[in-house]
Amino acid sequence: MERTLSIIKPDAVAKGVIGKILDRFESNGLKIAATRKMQLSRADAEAFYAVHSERPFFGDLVDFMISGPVVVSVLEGENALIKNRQLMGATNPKEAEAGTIRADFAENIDANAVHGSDSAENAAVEIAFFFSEREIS
Ligand code: IDP
Ligand code: MG
Repeated sequence: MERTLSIIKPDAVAKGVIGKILDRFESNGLKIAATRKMQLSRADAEAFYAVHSERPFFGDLVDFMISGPVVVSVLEGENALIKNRQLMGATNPKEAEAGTIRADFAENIDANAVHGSDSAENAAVEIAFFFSEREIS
């Protein structure tokens, strides 16, 4: 069993597709081990995306991530990390495979509906950023 962190980003929350996205996870063998809707502060978003702090799009990414509430979840299952990345689709929704979350719900590379951890190491850090062990089951 593996755990990964998912974020439903402000664009998808604003569109009212929280339930549809969580259903993609549950329908594909990923258990929702923890979940919370919340408004990120600027400090939260800057710390969460610190690995991207030198990228040219960092400022826009932080502004976008605090533009409205998000839903953070821990997904659990066999190969949860890669499975979630497959369900998400490519970072740029224009390149995302048909039937993926980003192809179906995202507008562009800035507002691309979901985040998913990209490595086991980052998943552990990202899960601990949002949840204590007693909130995960
Ligand atoms: P990922 O979300 O598919 O893992 P990353 O490369 O980790 O993609 O980038 C993090 C987020 O930063 C993306 O989801 C996207 O919202 C934003 N981003 C990445 N590349 C660009 C870009 O070239 N322009 C604008 N935003 C970008
Ligand atoms: Mg990433």
